[in-house]
Amino acid sequence: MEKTLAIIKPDAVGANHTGKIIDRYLQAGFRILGMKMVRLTAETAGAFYEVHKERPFYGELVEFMSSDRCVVLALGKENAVADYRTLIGATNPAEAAEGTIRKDFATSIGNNAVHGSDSVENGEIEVAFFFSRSELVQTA
Ligand code: 3AN
Repeated sequence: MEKTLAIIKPDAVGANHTGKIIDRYLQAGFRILGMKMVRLTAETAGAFYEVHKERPFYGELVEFMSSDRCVVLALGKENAVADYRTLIGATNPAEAAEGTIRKDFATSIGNNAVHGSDSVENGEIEVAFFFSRSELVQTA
């Protein structure tokens, strides 16, 4: 089953949107293969977003992601990566389509409520970043 990594970010967790966002995942047909609440250290957040290291917003992004708790989920579904990106909407909530998670819960391009993997390969890499095999539902 194709996997994608979802992170409900500190802004959405802090605003008590966790349950509503998880319900959107379930209603859209995603299976929860693993789930945990974590408070990331700056080191862990920095390693996760290593690809953005040279971008001007990297410091702000690492600070935000380590500022409070995140809920991290490994989600499985046929076409999981593309379907999840459609469900969450554009990175900038001002550009996100009606009915998407970012349109409904994000407040800015930085505080944009959720993360999603951007390719099938990164879905596997990012799930493995947060979950050991024993923490994931086995999907044959
Ligand atoms: P996405 O999360 O939609 O895949 P990316 O990979 O371009 O978007 O960016 C990763 C994260 O970096 C975003 N979720 C957002 O929190 C942050 N980010 C992206 N662009 C900006 C920006 N211009 N200013 C502040 N934060 C940004």
